[in-house]
Amino acid sequence: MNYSADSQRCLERILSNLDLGGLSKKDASLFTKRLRCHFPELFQLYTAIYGHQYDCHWHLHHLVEVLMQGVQSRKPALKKLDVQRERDSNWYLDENQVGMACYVDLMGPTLRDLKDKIPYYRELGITYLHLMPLYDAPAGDSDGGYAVSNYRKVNPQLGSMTDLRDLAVALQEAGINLVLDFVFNHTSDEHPWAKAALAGDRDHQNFYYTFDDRTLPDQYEQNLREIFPQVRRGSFTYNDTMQKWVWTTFNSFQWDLNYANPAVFNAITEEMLFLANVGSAALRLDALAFIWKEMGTNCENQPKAHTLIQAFNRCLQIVAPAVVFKSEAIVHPDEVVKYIHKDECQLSYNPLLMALLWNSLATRKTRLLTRSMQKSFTIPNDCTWVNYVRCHDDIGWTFDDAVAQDLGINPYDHRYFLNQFYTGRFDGSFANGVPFAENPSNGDCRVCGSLASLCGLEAALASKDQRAIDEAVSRMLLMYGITFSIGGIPLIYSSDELGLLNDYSYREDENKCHDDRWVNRIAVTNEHVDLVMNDSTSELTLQQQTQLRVFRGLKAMLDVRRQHRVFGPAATQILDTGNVHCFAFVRQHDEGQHLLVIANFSEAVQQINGEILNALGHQSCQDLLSGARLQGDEPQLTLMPYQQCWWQA
Ligand code: OTU
Repeated sequence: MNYSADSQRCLERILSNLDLGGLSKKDASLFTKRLRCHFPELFQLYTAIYGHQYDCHWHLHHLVEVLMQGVQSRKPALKKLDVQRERDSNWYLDENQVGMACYVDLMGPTLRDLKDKIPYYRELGITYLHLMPLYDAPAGDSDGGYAVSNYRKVNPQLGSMTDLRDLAVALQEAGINLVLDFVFNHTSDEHPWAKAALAGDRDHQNFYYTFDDRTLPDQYEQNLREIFPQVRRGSFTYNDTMQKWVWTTFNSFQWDLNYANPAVFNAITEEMLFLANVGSAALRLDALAFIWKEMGTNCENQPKAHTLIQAFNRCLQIVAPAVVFKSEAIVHPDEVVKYIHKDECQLSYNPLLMALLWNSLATRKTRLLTRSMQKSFTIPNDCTWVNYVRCHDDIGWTFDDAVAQDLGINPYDHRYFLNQFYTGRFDGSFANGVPFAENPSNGDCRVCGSLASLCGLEAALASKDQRAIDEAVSRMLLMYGITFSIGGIPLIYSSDELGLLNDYSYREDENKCHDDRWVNRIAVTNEHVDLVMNDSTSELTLQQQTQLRVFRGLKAMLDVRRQHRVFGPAATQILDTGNVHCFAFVRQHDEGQHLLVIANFSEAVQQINGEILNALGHQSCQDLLSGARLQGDEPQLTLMPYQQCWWQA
């Protein structure tokens, strides 16, 4: 098929029937200009999915109207940002970018209160604030807000849409980008679309995957992974009202949207544009791996999931080019990278680095980390990783089995070990984690817990053992230090910056007790903020002293990071250190700066052959963290327990 001629004809037809009267002259010309630029791609993507349906062009026409309305409701300040970011489209690569993810209620507790926290964010140099889902959601269990009942309404407990818009403006003025969740794989069963389906509306039943009997669900289930086997088995839920089975990958109250239906694509695009127009700089594409279902497959990472996301990306390019996508694909490393492309997701979580940092901490060995990063760290230059250590979810051990096997590691046994280690069942473990989503059928398991508790601080504080406390703090700083120095946007999970311990209170809450991820969803109170923002005269508890140490330790590294361009866009090469306990990489900036990071993942002193300094290509260098200097001719380098060095030349 000749797409360009067809798309051309199609666009001319749509334009000749489109009433641009609602747009200003300037907007109308901008809109048509962008449409002409991106429509050929959009047409190709859209027809690849819906072209076989008789009413495809009718839906496509409607989509263009949706886009036009998106432009119409975009505020002038955001349009200005569009122009700015079109010029500086790689802003997210800068060395000053630092992210934080937090729950409004755990830090606010309302959106208005969050405004007062801006100085706290600035203290750490935060430039990117991801607010966990804050939309209207079912009372009681709403999967931490990931069951959305209305994308255009803020959960009343947190505030209003006006508060959110105000916050977005205030953040922007403080140089902080607002990042919002785009939960588009599913809605809650209380979303108006679901309610219409429940009332018997056929069109809206087609917004979801509904089945009269178990025939198809049984066939699909032969290949599906169970995500939350601790609360419900299988991926379908029987609905009494409709007398149908509904596809529910996650919880029973989260209904998967049916993207085989173009009306769903169009409707969700409207919601996406609404969120873009609230003033978000990036949208986190929740559970994007699951959006396309194909019989006979595991219905994750399907080629058409990519087609859909690229189509959404085109829509954003037309209406709100300042907004970028962040991929949340917590899947096999080879699949994670497939979402990363300027035309798909410019940003992506890096679950492999996350999981393998934890692996190295448990095993005190870095071979799997080194090999895996050598294989999977490189992504397109105009995209970037979002590197994290902890988040609101569990830790899944998503490394590549083949890489592990190559190193003589049995992947199944090793995952079992990691789960045992981090849930404290392994003799000698320092961690206080909680098992999550144990699957009785295959023994699969993941781990929950806060950074501090998993790094041994909980046990250390309980025993008041100063050496154990020091080690736990060093582990935390080491983990974050790698994410601060390896390039990409480091994303701090709020409460980690203070080294807060597991919060077990969820076990007393009937809406939370069945979901152990709540153990690592921890409030940052005003007292915490005061502790680090004001010099206290009163005596500090041991716990407070540690909080202050962690905060200051992280802040010191971030302060260094902002001052050197080599932490921004630079080529990263993962090195073999010749010492199984040490991890190293070198970064080279275009302007000639070099950075060699070496990290010791064990509690023993380690030596590395001094030849590693050759990677810097210079004679002398300085450790940006300790200030130490080297001439470059040292036969051996010595690293103290859990020490990291940021050698710059
Ligand atoms: C996401 O995670 C969110 O981060 C979770 O908090 C939600 O519960 C979930 O979606 C549903 O909205 O399975 O264990 O990439 O790992 O998308 C977490 C695949 C999850 C999944 C990921 C999902």
